[in-house]
Amino acid sequence: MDTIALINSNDMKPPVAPIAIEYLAGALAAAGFGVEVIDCSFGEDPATEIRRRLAAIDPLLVGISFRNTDDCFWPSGAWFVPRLGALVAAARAATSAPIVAGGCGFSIYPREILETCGADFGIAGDGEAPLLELAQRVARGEDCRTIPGLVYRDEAGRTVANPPEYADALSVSPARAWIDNARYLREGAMGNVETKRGCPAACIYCADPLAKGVRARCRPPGEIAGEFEALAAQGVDVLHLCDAEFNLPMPHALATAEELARRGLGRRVRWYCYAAIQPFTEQLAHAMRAAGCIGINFGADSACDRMLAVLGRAYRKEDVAAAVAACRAAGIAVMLDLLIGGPGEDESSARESIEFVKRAAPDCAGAAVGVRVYPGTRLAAFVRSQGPIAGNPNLRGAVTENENFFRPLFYVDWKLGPEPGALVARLIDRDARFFQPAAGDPTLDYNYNMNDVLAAAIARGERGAFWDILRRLRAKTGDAGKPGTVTDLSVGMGGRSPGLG
Ligand code: B12
Repeated sequence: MDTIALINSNDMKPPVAPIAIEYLAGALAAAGFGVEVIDCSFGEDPATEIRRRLAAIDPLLVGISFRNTDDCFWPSGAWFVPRLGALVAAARAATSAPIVAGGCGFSIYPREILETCGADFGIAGDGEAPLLELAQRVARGEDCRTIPGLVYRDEAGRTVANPPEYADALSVSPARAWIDNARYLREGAMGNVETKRGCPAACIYCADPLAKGVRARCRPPGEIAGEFEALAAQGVDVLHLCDAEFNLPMPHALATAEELARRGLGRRVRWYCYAAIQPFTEQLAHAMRAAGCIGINFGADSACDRMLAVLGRAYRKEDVAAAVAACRAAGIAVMLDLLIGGPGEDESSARESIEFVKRAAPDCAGAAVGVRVYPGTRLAAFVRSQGPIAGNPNLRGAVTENENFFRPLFYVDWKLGPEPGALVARLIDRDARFFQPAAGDPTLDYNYNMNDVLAAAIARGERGAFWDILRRLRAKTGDAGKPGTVTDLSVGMGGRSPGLG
């Protein structure tokens, strides 16, 4: 039996379970391939681990998963592409098997990353079907160049990127048998499940359409519930969904929630998700709560109608307040995420957003400054229309020799002044419900990249979404704002209540 080695290259702490590896391994194993997973999340020295394991496996093909190109957090702007190159080199030193890269981050920059990291192939978009096809063709010694989503170099050395193909229906392996999910719960506070891919929203800055396509492709609710059960059987009963927005489309969200509740999973598993401000109703909130949802992070972006329109959001600020109220009515903890600095943002729109969010009274709120500019988005086209990036007063981060926006580049409208972070901190005015823009202090901001405060809290037994853990930590140290929703993590955990100490 031929074996495919799958490498998780993500070593950020706290660790996030490499769900992609599970789904890819499921597809390969179902077709008769052996699968060996090399998880760089936990080892001390990933390159050594990769060399040691690959030498023992002697694989047909090596797949390396690249989730984040950078931390998308200004001013940190940590960039992970060079590290991927080092890991590919380690794999190359240990095996002559072809190496293929893929992943969410990879799919945003397929050509650039293939050209930089030294892999033989890349696959952009969904990985299950094309990776299987690649493995089969490599095994048979066939030409691979027609595989949808494949990125490769032609005879002349030019990089060619085939467009990805997305089937209407989405079905992936719910087995969850290839990674140590229980360890991810212990060290990363949660497990994960994906219910759909693709996003039809028209936000001007978002990379999701590039990596996942623009049509929502939904898994059957029964398959999703089966995956919840598989994780619960491993003791993993606190989850985060991996959908860009759980409630798009709304009928699928309702059907999924109803199926989870029908199987009694609402009493056995607690989960969090991202959701869109609209469509969101009290009925959906109640159905989600009955299905075990205890926390929602809404990517609200703004609570100034002018900025919402600029960012391509179809709702208005009153809808933001309504979404918070619906969560409150259902007993779901709620976070609102603001994205400050888009085209036209000024002190008055930032103040309007922050003041409105204070009045809407979520349990906590994020106030990130700087909108990451991704190629292929409307924001990127707008930036290009402003001329060369060097000298553009609206750009921060990698502003030289970065015309393809590969290294982390952020839009921060010049009207926010020279110290936009300090301005936003002033507007927040010590309201402890807010996470500050990159403050350098992980108890104040919410960059989850190498966040020692979070990792230590999880080691002490905290569980749940990272924002929920951080807000609970603040409540414990008496630093919280108004009393908010209590996330009850006790059910299904043998009566222990790790989240609430
Ligand atoms: C849910 C989520 C979170 C949750 C995760 C919760 C959890 N327990 O899983 C939380 C809130 C913790 C989170 C944190 C962060 N996230 Co996040 N997250 C997401 C989200 C919405 C889903 C990711 C996911 O798991 N998808 C499901 C899996 C199955 O999809 P996938 O990984 O893409 O894999 C498929 C393909 O890519 C491919 N594939 C994957 N690997 C491989 C390998 C091979 C060989 C092949 C062939 C194919 C292949 O096949 C897979 C199956 O089809 C994405 C956006 C999105 N819609 O995907 C952002 C996203 C991945 N996150 C992002 C970022 C920046 C972060 C943070 C760095 C933010 C921060 N500074 O704190 C942290 C990093 C945390 C970490 N340790 O890695 C960015 C990355 C952008 C970039 N430039 O790379 C994204 C794309 C959001 C965005 N648009 O900005 N995130």
